[in-house]
Amino acid sequence: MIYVLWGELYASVFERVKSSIGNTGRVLLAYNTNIDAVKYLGRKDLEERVEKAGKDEVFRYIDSLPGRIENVPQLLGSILWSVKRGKAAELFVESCSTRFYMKRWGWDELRMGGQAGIMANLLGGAYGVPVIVHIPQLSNLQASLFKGGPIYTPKAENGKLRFVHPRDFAGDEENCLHYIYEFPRGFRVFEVEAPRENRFIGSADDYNPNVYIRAEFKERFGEIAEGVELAIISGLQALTAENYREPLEVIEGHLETLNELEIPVHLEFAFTPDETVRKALLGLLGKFWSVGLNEVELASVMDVMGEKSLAEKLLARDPVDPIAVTEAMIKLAERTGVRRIHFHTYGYYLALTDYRGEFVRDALLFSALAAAAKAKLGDVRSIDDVIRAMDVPVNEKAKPVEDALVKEYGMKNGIAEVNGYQLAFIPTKIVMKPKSTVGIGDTISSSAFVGEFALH
Ligand code: 8BR
Ligand code: 8BR
Ligand code: GLC
Repeated sequence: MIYVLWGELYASVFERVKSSIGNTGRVLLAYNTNIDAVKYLGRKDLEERVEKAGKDEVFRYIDSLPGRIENVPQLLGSILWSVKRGKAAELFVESCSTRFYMKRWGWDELRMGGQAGIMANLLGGAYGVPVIVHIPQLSNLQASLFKGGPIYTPKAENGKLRFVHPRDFAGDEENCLHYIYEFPRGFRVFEVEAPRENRFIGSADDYNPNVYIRAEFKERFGEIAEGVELAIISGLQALTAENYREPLEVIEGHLETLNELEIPVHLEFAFTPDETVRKALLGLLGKFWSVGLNEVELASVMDVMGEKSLAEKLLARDPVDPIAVTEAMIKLAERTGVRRIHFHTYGYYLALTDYRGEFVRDALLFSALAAAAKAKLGDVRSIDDVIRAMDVPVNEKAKPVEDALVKEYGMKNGIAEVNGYQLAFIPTKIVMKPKSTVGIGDTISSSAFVGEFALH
């Protein structure tokens, strides 16, 4: 059997991406941008709050999340749901008194939030790739979280569209605050212990969860799209059966414009709890070039495609069975016609494409390096930060995954031919004590998508 020297492949990719990424044109990023107020949970503080809110009332929610948050026991119970499983969850916070409770509870740091906002700071602020970003509400605080660099947002003035840095937008709009409650692996509250690090998010935000789209984007999308070469769409995950129709109609129009201009569009598919919305997204997928998802998200898509046993297989093992993942990706590609599927999980990534070349695999390597840098440093400030993750070891648990792919598909150097598609595989680099977990997925997907076009 042939084993690849992953270390060498990792070492060679960085300089190539660094020297070529400047040649990619403008990237459009829409739609979700918000402010993340990050609170690192403390045991004593949380236990006292649970006691005060009523332990029995709070523990009612530890095994089943409410649909949205309407009071403080639901907030605390949802946090415990995440801690108990070491899983992420995000819920809309409806009640004003709970929003006020979260505000008084406070935060340790304010950060850029939302996939579009995070990718704008990474691609524009750190990599120097010009981006145009949709920001539903531009408050002074929101503007201050943007890094310097070629980051633009459209502003309509006297009937003309100008592209300005968000800090020069001079908007005085609302704050869209998402409260991120982070905990480390082994974090304890009462008898509950976190099996791994993760976070619970409470969104005190009336714009992003409904995919509010600014007038500039609704009325003048043609002008905005004309100047771009790539697009990444995100933020559709919180829509519900009640409110999804209107925004998805606008978005479908945007996709049609982008398709006419032959601009490849990537969908960042975050966890979408509502089945009706998931089905609607599946129906739109043929209008995208590319989609990015993790194992939970892929399983949830298989579920609405009627592939129940495949969905179960995807969640049965750790690390996830790569043969089941490949089967699921092929089903998804054949059903929708999407040209590229980027699957990421803790430990390895796969990309299924209807085109061929080592650049697909190499872009995955670059994105894994960027993810490790983000986990290690907390923030990627410049492209040179990415190389600082070279010393993070390649994940050894991915070895059996690679062996299975070699055996099943005759994979060589991380590349195989499966059912008329190219399958690319890489083992990732895992940081033992990550600074924070929010935004790693966004770093992976945007670095791989843009990296691929830079390398090609
Ligand atoms: P990771 O933690 O491995 O990234 O997986 C994504 C997770 O999305 C799922 O396991 C699930 O816990 C979570 N999730 C999110 Br995000 N929002 C959720 C919600 N409203 N209800 C249930 N699960 C949710
Ligand atoms: P999602 O939240 O969309 O699942 O994206 C998170 C991804 O970040 C995971 O799929 C995993 O590949 C990566 N990741 C996580 Br979580 N922790 C990491 C760590 N400590 N080092 C490197 N990558 C990590
Ligand atoms: C979701 C959350 C946002 C967070 C982002 C990170 O969009 O709403 O608060 O910053 O995920 O990926």
